[in-house]
Amino acid sequence: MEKSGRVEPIRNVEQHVMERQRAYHPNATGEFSWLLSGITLATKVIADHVRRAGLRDILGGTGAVNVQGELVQQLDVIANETILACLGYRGNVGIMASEEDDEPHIIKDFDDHSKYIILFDPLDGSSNIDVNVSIGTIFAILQRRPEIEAGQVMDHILQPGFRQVAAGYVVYSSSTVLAYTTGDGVHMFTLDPSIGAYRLSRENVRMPAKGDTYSINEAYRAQFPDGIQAYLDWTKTKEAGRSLRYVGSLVADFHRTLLRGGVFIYPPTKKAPDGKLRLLYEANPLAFIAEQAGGAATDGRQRILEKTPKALHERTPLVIGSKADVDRVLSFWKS
Ligand code: AHM
Ligand code: MG
Repeated sequence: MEKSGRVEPIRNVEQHVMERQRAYHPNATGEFSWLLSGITLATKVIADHVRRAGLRDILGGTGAVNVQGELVQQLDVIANETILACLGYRGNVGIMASEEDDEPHIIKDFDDHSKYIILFDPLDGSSNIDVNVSIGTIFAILQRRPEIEAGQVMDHILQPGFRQVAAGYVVYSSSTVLAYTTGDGVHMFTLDPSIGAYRLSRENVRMPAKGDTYSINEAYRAQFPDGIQAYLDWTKTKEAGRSLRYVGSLVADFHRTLLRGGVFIYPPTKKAPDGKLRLLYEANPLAFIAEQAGGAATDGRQRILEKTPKALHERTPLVIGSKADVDRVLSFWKS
């Protein structure tokens, strides 16, 4: 766009998506950017709640336990309802499924216009809500499979991660940052609170090929597979020269790993033999972003994006980050 000389053009998420679609998918209908604008709207509302949480009476638990067996925080519920409300009325969403809900929501019977499936973790890192530590929202977008009958809801949802048409996350932190990919790179935006728009801050983000941090809840060490324990021993050697960083919010730990390099690991434990993190709305979207930025993601046996999900709330071990660091973990953890 031509500059007027005084006012810089503002590139917000919606404009960015439209520009890239025009360049790479000239037949696109604009439906996708309309969908994404539902996500940006919802996450702006959530960011506002997060920022004012101590001023409004919305901190603390609801007293309920979710399908994952975890305590539900009031902000979890608000975030969940906000996303459902903002996206449910877009008209092009058929199914939505959330970490917080047992069953998927059938928003609209599939037709030519309601082709999208949204899977999301409305507020990741909930245990950090009350103590002002970074939390986030993660989302994955799939399309209905035309070869499958509309009523087979779970078959539409249980698609391997390589079929995601888009994925992203928002981290609510010192600033609110949104990252998304549609399979042509990873792009990052910062919420400008003065105008209420996500402004482009980094285009085509690349994850460093290697980093010097590892990120894992080392308190569970005795429960980890031997190979992970051997890797942890190596990190303490002079040759390794590694540092440990662990926020305990996946989005925040991933965001740092994406920008600085290194590796995030949530291995199987004796208590959680399949790992803790959820495949469909935590591991898959972040794996898509990691790969698009030049990184890697595995469960120790196979690429996360190639796993065939069997259940909506399925868990998976996760090793994600810079390619060299993921390979290093695997060289110790030959499962
Ligand atoms: P949540 O989605 O209920 O918040 O749980 C997932 C969180 C991740 O953000 C984080 O990586 C992990 O749980 C931390 O688990 P732990 O406390 O076992 O280290
Ligand atoms: Mg989560």
